[in-house]
Amino acid sequence: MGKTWKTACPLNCFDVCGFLVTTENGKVVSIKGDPEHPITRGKICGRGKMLKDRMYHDDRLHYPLKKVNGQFVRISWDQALDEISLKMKEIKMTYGPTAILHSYDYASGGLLKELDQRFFNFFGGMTKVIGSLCWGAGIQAQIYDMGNSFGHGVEDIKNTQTIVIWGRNITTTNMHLYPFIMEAKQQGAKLVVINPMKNGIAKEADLHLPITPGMDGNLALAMSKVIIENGWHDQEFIDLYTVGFEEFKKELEKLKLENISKEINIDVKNIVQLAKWYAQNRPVMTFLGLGMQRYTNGGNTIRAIDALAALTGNIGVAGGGVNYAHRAVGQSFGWDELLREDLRQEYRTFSRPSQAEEIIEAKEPPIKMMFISRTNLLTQLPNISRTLKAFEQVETKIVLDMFLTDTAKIADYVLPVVSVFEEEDIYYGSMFHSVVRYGPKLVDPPGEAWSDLKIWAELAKRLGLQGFERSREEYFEIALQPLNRFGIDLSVLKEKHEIELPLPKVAWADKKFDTPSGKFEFYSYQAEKDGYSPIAKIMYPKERLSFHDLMEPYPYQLLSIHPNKSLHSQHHWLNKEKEMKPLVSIPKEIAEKQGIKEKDLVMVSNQRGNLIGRAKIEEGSHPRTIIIEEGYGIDTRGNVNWLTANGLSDMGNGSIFYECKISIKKIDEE
Ligand SMILES: Nc1nc2c(c(=O)[nH]1)N[C@H]1C(S)=C(S)[C@@H](COP(=O)(O)OP(=O)(O)OC[C@H]3O[C@@H](n4cnc5c(=O)[nH]c(N)nc54)[C@H](O)[C@@H]3O)O[C@H]1N2
Ligand SMILES: Nc1nc2c(c(=O)[nH]1)N[C@H]1C(S)=C(S)[C@@H](COP(=O)(O)OP(=O)(O)OC[C@H]3O[C@@H](n4cnc5c(=O)[nH]c(N)nc54)[C@H](O)[C@@H]3O)O[C@H]1N2
Ligand code: SF4
Ligand SMILES: [Mo]
Repeated sequence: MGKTWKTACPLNCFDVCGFLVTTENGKVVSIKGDPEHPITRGKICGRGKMLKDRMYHDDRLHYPLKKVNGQFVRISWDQALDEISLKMKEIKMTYGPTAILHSYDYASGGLLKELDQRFFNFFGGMTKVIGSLCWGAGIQAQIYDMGNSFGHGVEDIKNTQTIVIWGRNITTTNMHLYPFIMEAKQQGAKLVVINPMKNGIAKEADLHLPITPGMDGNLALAMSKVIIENGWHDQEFIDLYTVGFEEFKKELEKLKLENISKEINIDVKNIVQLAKWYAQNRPVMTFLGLGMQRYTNGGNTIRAIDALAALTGNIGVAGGGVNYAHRAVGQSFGWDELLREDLRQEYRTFSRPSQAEEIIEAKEPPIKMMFISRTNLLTQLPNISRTLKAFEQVETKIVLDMFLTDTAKIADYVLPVVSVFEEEDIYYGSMFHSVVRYGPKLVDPPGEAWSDLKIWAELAKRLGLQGFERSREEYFEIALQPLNRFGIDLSVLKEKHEIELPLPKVAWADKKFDTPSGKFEFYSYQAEKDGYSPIAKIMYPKERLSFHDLMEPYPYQLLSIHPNKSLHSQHHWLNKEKEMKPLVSIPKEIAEKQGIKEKDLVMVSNQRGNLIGRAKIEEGSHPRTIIIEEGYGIDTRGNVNWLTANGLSDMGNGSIFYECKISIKKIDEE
């Protein structure tokens, strides 16, 4: 007889679903949704179910590997850790700790996964990656405007009149938001979708605006102008709770509605319609995705949308809000004591999206060693050629993973880690809800796979780092300490299996913002001090679609969005697709011009590289925008990051994946 356990999905996804996992004879036999989870309500996706296939896959790594003469050979943990720790000591002595780069991302939502940072702080420092491939520009924008980035409780959707899904691919990336939206729609709320592509939820919308990529800020400013000119703004909210409105208003004087309308591919009629709804069909609840901030003007875009919401009094009210991230969740834990940043003596930072360039250029000191954990850097960083070049320069690369990923293949040491359900942790990483779950250890890992934490602890021992190691129990207690005053501690969490963090359901309900002025800042002195425009302004992506010259070499825009059936690179190869080639979604306007038909083999190229995929013809999307899912293996020629640029967004050290111009042609064979 099997036994069923409550736990959660560890994948880096908006939803962090509640799981019911059944084990039998020391093995996981099924993964199902837990109907008792208040948000995910028993439904899970294929990526979650396939965690079982990943656990028991033949390709799972069971032993530490070392590359010798270009081939991986099995070695013992003792050999691996002795050699690595000896090299670390030598490097620290000769070059200082910042000659070691720790490059990590957020592949597991387990709380204790963050202790890799604690290890390097105890080591005395490192070069660390900051910013984000993911949501950096938008976070920084909301920090300037409001002091932080907080979302509303999901159930607050029932209080809204208008829902605006702005650059978020709900049905693929955040599927548990969908039923809440549909319930509100059935009760009469209007649904607006702003997205260059017309798929998923766009098909259900009362209004879908296939905007030109990277132009959303300009749309928000055009709407703000319409609202102010018509006197539709919320003067009381502006007077009481904001600063800098006059400067913002002045900025809008420069703007010509007809010009903007052409550039953004949205009729003036629709701009006015949506402006009216923002002001008069209130409250308006805006859900920002990460789509429109992956550009060189991405932060400015989010600031412009925040300003639109503030201007219309849609912030701090039930049924409103500019829901982007839900940082209050992550900020609820005792990180200072867990991570001990106070211990690092030397410290250098590289920006995640541009780390390859920074590795290539690093001199004082150069990067001699690189630890890569919780990420498949090679497939996921922009501009693969530059990533490969950077990796070539680093003498010793150590990868912690469960599989020999593209990144692991180019490593010198590969250390096998346990999978979810093979260790105990707390899952907290949702980007939109505040339910936290306890995940017990359910089964033993295969072979000699170790937890990340054990690897760091064993390395710490060899390096003589006193005080690093604590028991899991102690770490959990430290993490939960700030929640003790709400009656939440480890025993409560274990007993109840999940807790909902005591966070406000309406963000900024008291209208006291965490900005220097305590108000919503249309004008941010902090932004100005940091070298940015103090107010959101008309701004274009640097590499933008030109409407005058279709003869240019790369006339189309490539959006390399998150895959439907894979979590980045983790499931594509498990899906047993007939061919490991991405679909290339092409609007019929481009297909007709280029003579491309459904299922044709096409090559997509730019100055950085090319890829080959299969054509899928779309209608109703932006006529100059092509869409390909990210996460395919680099050797299949299907990975979009051969084409993307590794520049930075205007603020927050964010990525510019979608600012990517390309050409496309039909090919007969590879
Ligand atoms: N299935 C699945 N789910 C996932 C993930 C996954 O890999 N697979 N990844 C998770 C992670 S790490 C993240 S960060 C989230 C991301 O979740 P989303 O923000 O939904 O992710 P993206 O795929 O970046 O999709 C962005 C959407 O923005 C649109 N877009 C692109 N450029 C623009 C623009 O200029 N303006 C507007 N208005 N729209 C634009 C794209 O067409 C796309 O529909 O998803 C999470 N969920
Ligand atoms: N072109 C393009 N590229 C993108 C994006 C895009 O929109 N377009 N989106 C970007 C975004 S938003 C993100 S978040 C990144 C994601 O980038 P990554 O996080 O690098 O993506 P994954 O493919 O999920 O790789 C995670 C790896 O970590 C391993 N792993 C899982 N759990 C653990 C664990 O507990 N310990 C260890 N040590 N390893 C583990 C997995 O086996 C897998 O190999 O990709 C970015 N790349
Ligand atoms: S990947 Fe996301 S939607 Fe799928 S099971 Fe995990 S948390 Fe849920
Ligand atoms: Mo992400």
